[in-house]
Amino acid sequence: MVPSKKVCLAILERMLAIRHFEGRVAELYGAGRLPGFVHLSLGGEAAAAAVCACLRVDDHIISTHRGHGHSIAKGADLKGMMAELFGKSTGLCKGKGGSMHIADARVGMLGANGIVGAGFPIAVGAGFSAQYRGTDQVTVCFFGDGASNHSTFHEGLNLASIWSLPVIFLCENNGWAISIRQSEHQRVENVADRASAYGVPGASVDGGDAIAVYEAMSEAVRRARRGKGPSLVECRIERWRGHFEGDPQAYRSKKENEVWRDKSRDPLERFKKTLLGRKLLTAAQFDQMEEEVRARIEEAVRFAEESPLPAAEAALEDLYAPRP
Ligand SMILES: Cc1ncc(C[n+]2csc(CCOP(=O)(O)OP(=O)(O)O)c2C)c(N)n1
Repeated sequence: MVPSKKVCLAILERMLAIRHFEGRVAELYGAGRLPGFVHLSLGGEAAAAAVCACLRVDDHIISTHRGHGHSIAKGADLKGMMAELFGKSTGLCKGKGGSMHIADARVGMLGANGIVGAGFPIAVGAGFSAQYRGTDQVTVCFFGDGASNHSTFHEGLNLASIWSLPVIFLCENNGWAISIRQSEHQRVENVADRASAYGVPGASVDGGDAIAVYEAMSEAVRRARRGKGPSLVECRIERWRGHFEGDPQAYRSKKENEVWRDKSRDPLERFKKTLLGRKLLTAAQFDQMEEEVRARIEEAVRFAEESPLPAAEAALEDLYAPRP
């Protein structure tokens, strides 16, 4: 399905939010202002935003260690996200999750996850729950090419297939698993080819093309909502930054490290150009949207900076086990 003008502008706005949120996070992390590890999703904005544009607020997503973009795309609160990255008590997870474990259940974002492959069983569980409760909610499980070698991927796809669960397995194939090229860790070129082993439809699309992602994804969502079962959608994207912030990336060539310099491959520039060309957007509207997004992010940074750190006693709150 071709996205309407309203949907296109919503996708663009989320892409801008991801771009500027992460750009700011890169600066803050580089200046030593954020604790922990940070993995950015710059280069993957179109995939995250277009996938989530096909979902309802009550649909679920499960993310990876590279989850800021997915969370923003699903509508997570920017102030709460920024405060979470700062480890502050006003963060979405009260500062206990940090960059790799952000969750925002209010918008169906069930959680990022630092354990590669750990999202599949959670997604299958969420899909089973929706089916059992008789809702038409859909679950999207984001993962990388590296994670598709994990046993949980195969078990998850198999279970979702035999039970016809409303789960979409969404591979963001950036060609790398830390420092290992995709061709060195798997023989298939398209992760989507693995779908046929489980009797599930698979599609591989240019993840830098927001409209192509939206079209493939809306088809998968339609199937899932009608009870026709899971799909595997692969978005081929580029990883602009190192595996994590601070990664010297000695394993990539200079050209690969600077892929972001090529504007013709920038998903945001590409989408902007498409929308301008189709007269769905003017340059002035774009500038205004960008300015508003930047202002919201600065407000989020201020909120995070001014928020208090969690009290030491809070470490014992929100635990499943009873206190001793
Ligand atoms: C179970 C497990 N094994 C190994 C790691 C270390 N690790 C972190 S990210 C990563 C690579 C993941 O690659 P991919 O799934 O392609 O995601 P990308 O980082 O490219 O987005 C590995 C091996 C981990 N966190 N968890």
